[in-house]
Amino acid sequence: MNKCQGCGAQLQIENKEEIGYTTKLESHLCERCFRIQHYGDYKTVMKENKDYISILKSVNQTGSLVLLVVDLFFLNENFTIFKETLKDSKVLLVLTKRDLLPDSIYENKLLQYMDRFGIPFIDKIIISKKNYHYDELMDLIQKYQTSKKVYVVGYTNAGKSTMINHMIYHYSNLNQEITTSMLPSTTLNQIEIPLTDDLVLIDTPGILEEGTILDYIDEKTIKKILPKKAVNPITYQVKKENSFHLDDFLIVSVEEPTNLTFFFSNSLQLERKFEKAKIEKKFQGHTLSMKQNEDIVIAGLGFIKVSKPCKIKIQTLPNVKVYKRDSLI
Ligand SMILES: Nc1nc2c(ncn2[C@@H]2O[C@H](COP(=O)(O)OP(=O)(O)OP(=O)(O)O)[C@@H](O)[C@H]2O)c(=O)[nH]1
Ligand SMILES: [Mg+2]
Repeated sequence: MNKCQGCGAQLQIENKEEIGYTTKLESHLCERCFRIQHYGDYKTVMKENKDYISILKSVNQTGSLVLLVVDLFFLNENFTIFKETLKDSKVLLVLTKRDLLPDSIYENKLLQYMDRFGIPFIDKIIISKKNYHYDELMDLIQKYQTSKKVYVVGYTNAGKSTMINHMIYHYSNLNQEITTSMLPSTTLNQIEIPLTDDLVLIDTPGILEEGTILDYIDEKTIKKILPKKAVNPITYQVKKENSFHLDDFLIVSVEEPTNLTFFFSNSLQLERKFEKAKIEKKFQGHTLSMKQNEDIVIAGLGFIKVSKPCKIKIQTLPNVKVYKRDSLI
């Protein structure tokens, strides 16, 4: 039976509500992929991580080179799944979406930052879909591949399929496009791309992230909070009690002098108020004691760099993960 070239699902004509549905079994794309690719019209697919983890385990058994694709802006620091399932693999770290971070950042510092996650990466590279470092990435793949097959894994939305489409366009004669979208769970099964005589790339469905704000907001709002171009960091020197309101998603309260730099999509409105924030019933509160040069991460939304030690209160949607880390930038 044919698979959909866009998402990898097995094509079927029986059930409109199930993945892989098409009216003609000889189509290249399922109806969902056709609609995403032609109309930007997305249909949510509910999946569970257990299927995806078993794909990762089977990848580990092949002994092939694995590209672990990681979103630099929405860096999910939980690498445990990949550390455990890919323990016998050679893993090349590919950090994507460089274009969303300011030009002025130190890339070497970012690359070094990734060492803390305890995966012995065979190498690391930073790319972006703006054709940044793709030739270098192709050289690294050639240098480290152990067989024709090279697997591409990572969290959902990291940019795996976008990267492969770029490679299809620039390094092959194929006329195929994998479906990509700004919403989670776009790729649904493995997709083999015979890029050159010596290289077959295998796209895989992304692992779902827990605690991301994307799980609690609608599609229109998701489009608003995901940055489309480089985020302009906004810095404030706080001298006394202040609060900051980011659209309808986040309230930050500070009671002591500090410096804050906000990294969020430019489409979101940030308002400073010179007073204490009220407690919003619809939000969940978090209190964090910050050291010098730490970030507060609001999963799926963005992060705040804190340059001087202070106590900070965060209010955001319930069940969204809020945590601190050493400053990324
Ligand atoms: N700005 C920017 N956006 C990117 C880049 N790479 C991918 N994206 C965007 O990130 C979103 C997710 O990309 P996909 O390629 O569908 O992600 P994926 O990892 O294949 O996701 P799953 O199939 O769900 O696992 C899309 O909106 C892409 O346009 C990049 O380098 N820069
Ligand atoms: Mg994909």
